[in-house]
Amino acid sequence: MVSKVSVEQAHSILQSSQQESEANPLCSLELPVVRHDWNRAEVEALFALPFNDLMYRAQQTHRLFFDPNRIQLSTLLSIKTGACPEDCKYCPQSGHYNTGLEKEKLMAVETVLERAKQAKANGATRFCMGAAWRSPTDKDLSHVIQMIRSIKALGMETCVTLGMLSPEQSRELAAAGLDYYNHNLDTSPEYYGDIITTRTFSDRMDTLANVQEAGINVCCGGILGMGESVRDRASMLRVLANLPEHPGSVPINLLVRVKGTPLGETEELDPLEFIRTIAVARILMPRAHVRLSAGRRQMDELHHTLCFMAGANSLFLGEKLLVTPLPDSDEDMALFDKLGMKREEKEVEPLYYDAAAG
Ligand code: SAM
Ligand code: DTB
Ligand code: SF4
Repeated sequence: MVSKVSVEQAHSILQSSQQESEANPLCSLELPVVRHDWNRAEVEALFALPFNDLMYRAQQTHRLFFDPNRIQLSTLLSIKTGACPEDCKYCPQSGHYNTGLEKEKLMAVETVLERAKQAKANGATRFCMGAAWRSPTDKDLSHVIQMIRSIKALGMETCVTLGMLSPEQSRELAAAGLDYYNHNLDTSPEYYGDIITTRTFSDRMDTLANVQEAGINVCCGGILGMGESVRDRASMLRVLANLPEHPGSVPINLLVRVKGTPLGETEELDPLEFIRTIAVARILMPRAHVRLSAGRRQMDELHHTLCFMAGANSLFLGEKLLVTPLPDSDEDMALFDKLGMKREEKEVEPLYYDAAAG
């Protein structure tokens, strides 16, 4: 059993929510597709479905909006590394723990541009930049804005993750043409205080609102394998799915257990629990790119394959995430070939109209 909901209860909860949605004249589709009103019981019921039923439902949803044989490839660069004032228990970049990481100041714009050019040559369509900040100063932000403008000029999409943002900072990034802002919830509101004490879950929600109000697409997900319960995973995904607009990308990270961090010795997560969570994310946020992010070095070919079958359709490719290594790109490419998967060239237009998004 994966949660307290029995298989029979799960089927019955989901059947009644489907009947309700069929009775809704706004929803002309057979399945309740893009929704923003998931209740706790429904999301927990998805987690409690038999594995094959969950995978089937995730695949049905995936095929409504995406070509299941396409994968979006992104590249990540740490533009400012280590010495972060926050105490996130999972993070090798927190200044609170000794992980042996070498700190680095904010990179020069030209260096970042060179790295973006290399990433483009390797097939990445999106270039993501991360900084170990609680929130950027205005001076930091103006440097990042120069980076964004020059990478956009290469014809690439840009994404940055810089910590908390004010409404004004969000508007400045929007004016620079930023495509995505990554700001993860990381875990459920209930478990948040066990993982981070230097900011709150609602600080996170405030930044997400600032970014969405500025008109920037949100990239927002979390980390699995930090000792959270199935209920926590359901709760985190429910918060994401009930945002006024679903995130365009949902990174699902598997904890990289880094020595020196408080979570460095955490027990390994059962891969099936990870795959279930991918499938539920796909069902709850049908139009989002669900991205395999941290932890891919711990996943073998079959683990990756089941993630793709569950609806994951994006990943980070390259040597490193921010500071920890990724699998060898040649191995990633060889797996795509074996599976007949091709890279997604550009964002696909959804096939169906989302009544809530308009
Ligand atoms: N400082 C900014 C912030 O926290 O929003 C941006 C950078 S932070 C490193 C970006 C994300 O990386 C975190 O929200 C977390 O989801 C992920 N991350 C960091 N360390 C990780 C680890 N050891 N395993 C998995 N994911 C991790
Ligand atoms: C996300 O959700 N995962 C990426 C990206 N967004 C910024 C970062 C993962 C970091 C993993 C540990 C590290 O290398 O620092
Ligand atoms: Fe800092 Fe971000 Fe790491 Fe937290 S996750 S310690 S905010 S870099």
